Amino acid sequence: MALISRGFSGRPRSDEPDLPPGQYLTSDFPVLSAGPTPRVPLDTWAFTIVTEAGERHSWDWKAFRQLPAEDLTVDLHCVTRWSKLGTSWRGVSLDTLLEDVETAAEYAHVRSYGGYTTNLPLEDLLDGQAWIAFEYDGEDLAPEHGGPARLLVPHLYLWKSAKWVQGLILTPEDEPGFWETAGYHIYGDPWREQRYAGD
Ligand SMILES: Nc1nc2c(c(=O)[nH]1)N[C@H]1C(S)=C(S)[C@@H](COP(=O)(O)O)O[C@H]1N2
Ligand SMILES: [Mo]
Repeated sequence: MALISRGFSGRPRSDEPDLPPGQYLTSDFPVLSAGPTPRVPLDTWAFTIVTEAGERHSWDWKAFRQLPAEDLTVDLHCVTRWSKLGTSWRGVSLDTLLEDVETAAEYAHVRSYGGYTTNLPLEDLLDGQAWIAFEYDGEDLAPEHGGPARLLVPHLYLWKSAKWVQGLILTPEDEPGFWETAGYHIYGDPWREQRYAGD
């Protein structure tokens, strides 16, 4: 009698606990950009947070790179159904950037060099859930993946992780960005399969 214990056969892919519904695993790193890759010289780069009261908090590249940074390993989930697990980044936590920002706004509108926008609740940027990442896999973040720096919000579909990020506008209302206006979900939780408006 052959007794085969599942414990010895490894974890079947379909049961991959880190894979949200409707996603498949990929080991390469696809590039998804709605337009051309903007080239942002570091001597003109800045990251700016504007509050609902019009207060501006801005960091040029030098000031940004002097902020405490951390290494993180996260899973990426694109709404086009690929997921990439265990990716390594280095970035500045949004907790650090928002530390001295006084606001009662509940939402953030994210703007990128090149014109891309997206939106999310401000609380999704806090408590160790989001970073402005400037290294991927130990190297400077490549321009096609959003270098010099991109937003990284791995618990939401990857369209929320704005490449070439330029800043945040804090707003009382949730204002749909580029893909949200085109019919994608206003929030985009991959675990609840919130791909399109109405999901
Ligand atoms: N500025 C900008 N950010 C963007 C996009 C874009 O077109 N422009 N595409 C989004 C989408 S749909 C995805 S899936 C990811 C892709 O990131 P990658 O090209 O590094 O894989 O970037 C997101 N951030
Ligand atoms: Mo995407």
